[in-house]
Amino acid sequence: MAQSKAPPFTLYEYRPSPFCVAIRVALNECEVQFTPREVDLKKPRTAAFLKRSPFGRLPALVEHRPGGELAIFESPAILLFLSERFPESSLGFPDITSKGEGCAWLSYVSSGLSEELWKVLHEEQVYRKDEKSPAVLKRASKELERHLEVLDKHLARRAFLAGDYTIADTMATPLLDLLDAVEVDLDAYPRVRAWRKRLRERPSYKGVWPHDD
Ligand SMILES: N[C@@H](CCC(=O)N[C@@H](CS)C(=O)NCC(=O)O)C(=O)O
Repeated sequence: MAQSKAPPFTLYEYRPSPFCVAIRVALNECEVQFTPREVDLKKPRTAAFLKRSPFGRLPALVEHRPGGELAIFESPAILLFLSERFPESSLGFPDITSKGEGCAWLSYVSSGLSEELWKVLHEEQVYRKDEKSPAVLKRASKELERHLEVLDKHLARRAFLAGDYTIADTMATPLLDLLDAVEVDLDAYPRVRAWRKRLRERPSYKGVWPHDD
């Protein structure tokens, strides 16, 4: 009988999204083939897509299984799913301790770091002039710098957030790239810069941004 050649995973994505880039990095870490499906954010979402991602957001990962499919939305959940689905990969946790630490850092990156960065990005780049608030930008920039300071100290004795590479680092990879788009002096945080360099040097980073194509 002829075997289906379609990869078992479909990634619904919006290529420039850092959340989607993180999932591409993760799939590369797992060495998993997938079919990319770009979703046009300007168009209404189809009912079929909303079944897979109820809020219509990207990314969503679908695993095609013999009896149906499993759809996962929210990038941290997709990362956690992949770490369990491919325990032998670099995303797999060797024990409960590393899983606890990795998940703590994943949660921090996807809420704390990500939110602080987005606040600054919105004030500096996204909002129209009449929507911008210098006071909000000042507060947000100060808070982002505080986060980078804490991270810089934390990374003094670790190569990655939880010691070894984990999904927390996967989630952080595209966010660290976005630091180039905001007014922050990364030279003030040499260990964060070195961590970003280590992440960029991983083979999984190759070709993940659309401008790499
Ligand atoms: N918390 C979500 C955020 C995903 C998200 O905001 N995706 C954006 C693309 S950058 C999106 O789908 N925006 C369209 C929308 O919200 O309708 C995750 O981590 O997956």
